[in-house]
Amino acid sequence: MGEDRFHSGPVQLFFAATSPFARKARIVAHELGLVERIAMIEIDPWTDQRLRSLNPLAKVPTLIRDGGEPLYDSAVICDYLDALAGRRLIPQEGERRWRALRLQALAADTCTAAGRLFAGERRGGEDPMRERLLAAVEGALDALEREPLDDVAPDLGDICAAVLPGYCDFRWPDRNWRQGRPRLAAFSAAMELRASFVATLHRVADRRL
Ligand SMILES: N[C@@H](CCC(=O)N[C@@H](CS)C(=O)NCC(=O)O)C(=O)O
Repeated sequence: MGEDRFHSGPVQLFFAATSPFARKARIVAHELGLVERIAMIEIDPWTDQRLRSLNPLAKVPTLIRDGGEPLYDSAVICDYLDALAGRRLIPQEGERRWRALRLQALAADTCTAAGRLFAGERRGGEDPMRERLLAAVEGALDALEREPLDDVAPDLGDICAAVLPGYCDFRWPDRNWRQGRPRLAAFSAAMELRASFVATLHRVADRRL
């Protein structure tokens, strides 16, 4: 085991402000009141030299613990933070647990599809997967419109359900996902007012990174 991956000191969270996965982990840290205990380190995952030595996938978020192996991906990091805080955001049993984990999976794969669509649109050219990816994004937003979502005492599933529309707004400000989805629109608006969401708003990458 490479000793260089072990760090001693405060927990560090490597993030990019464009990443919905990193935003989810940062929101969870805020919601759990852990943010003061975590050094938030903004990087560009495509160019940062340290990241690949910490995480062979070189992706954000990556969490560096005091004296332990780095943790990834965002689902594992959220689980770790929730354990650290005494289990407050991830229900540990019953149907609520499967709901939270299902919504996390739905939002994560949809963010991946949306990210690929956005990158393809920026690059130009044909993506043979385009129609399938678009159907996944639209279908996931429709599923969230039907889902009972809680903006008063949100759990991890509710947080993930709000991260997805927030990412759509960031990448596609002109595409009106709210059309025909009034419940999801109201939920997203309420969630974006939470301090944890305000503190982690997406923005374009800092060019100095
Ligand atoms: N499954 C991962 C996905 C993380 C991910 O795809 N992060 C992107 C940014 S949104 C990244 O770091 N990309 C850099 C790369 O692919 O090299 C998670 O949930 O954390």
